[in-house]
Amino acid sequence: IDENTPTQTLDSRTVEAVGKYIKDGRAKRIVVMTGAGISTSAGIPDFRSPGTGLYANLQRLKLPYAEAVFTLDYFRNNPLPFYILAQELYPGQFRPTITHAFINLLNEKGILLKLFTQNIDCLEREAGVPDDKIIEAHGSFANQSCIDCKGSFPKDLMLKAINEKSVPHCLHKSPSGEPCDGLVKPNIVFFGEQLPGAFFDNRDLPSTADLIIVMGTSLSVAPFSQLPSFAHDGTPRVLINSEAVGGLGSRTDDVLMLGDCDGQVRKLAEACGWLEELEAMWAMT
Ligand code: CNA
Repeated sequence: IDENTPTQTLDSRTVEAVGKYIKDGRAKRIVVMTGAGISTSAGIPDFRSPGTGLYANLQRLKLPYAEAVFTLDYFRNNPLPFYILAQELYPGQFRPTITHAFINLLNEKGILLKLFTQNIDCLEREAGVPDDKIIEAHGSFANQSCIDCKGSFPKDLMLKAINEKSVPHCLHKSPSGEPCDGLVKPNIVFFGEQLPGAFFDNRDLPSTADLIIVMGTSLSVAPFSQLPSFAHDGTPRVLINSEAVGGLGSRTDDVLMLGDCDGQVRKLAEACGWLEELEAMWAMT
């Protein structure tokens, strides 16, 4: 769309107009969609940023191709690279960013309908966003199970394995008493695996939202990448990312805020009149 195309909902395609829309109380059901880019400033590399992303730095794991580390077939034969990475990414070592705190602020204001995250670092939860507001579309490290019998595996033994960069094996027995001994993996979604049921149960929510905020994702993994398209035409969609992605910008009320997440989130908070409150909330996180 060119700059002369009239908007349907916002006064203009600017951050100021989004701030006004929120301040006027017209955003009461906000759906936020996040990816690895909101956590890079916390010190967790994303997948695809050139030079710094995990995919650019996986030579040391000697993978045949970068995505192999999150692929079930490869994991079955060679699970160690995953466990080396898992130790580096495991939750508890990183502090939420001001972008994570902003999602929590939306919730405290009572206007966060749902957060869909692709991240497995649990930083949104650590920033205070309650469990029932979060859809972990690609799973998390919260639980783990056997890739063969699907049986669960104790958390303490998983932590031990992660710390030792060793590979845990299933403790369950078959009905005939044979040990299963299958490989155990955290319930994060690998390529080719089904997303959690909660994702499918909630994926129509963007169509009931009055504002969509997409942050820090290349929107290159389906079906997550389809979520913004479920919003109604005329529902404002804000993209906060270092690059334009996923066709955002193609609708009358799309607002592109290109740049680093934390800086752009501060601008959005400022436009809402919340910057001091946000900084104070983040300082307590
Ligand atoms: P991605 O494909 O690596 O894309 C990240 C996007 O964020 C890119 O468009 C970057 O340009 C952009 N970006 C990076 N840093 C910033 C920044 N500071 N400010 C603004 N934009 C930035 O990652 P996606 O999340 O889109 O891909 C989906 C995968 C990545 C999911 O399955 C995740 O599980 C997986 N992942 C998660 C984590 C984590 O939990 N923190 C880390 C690495 C990968």
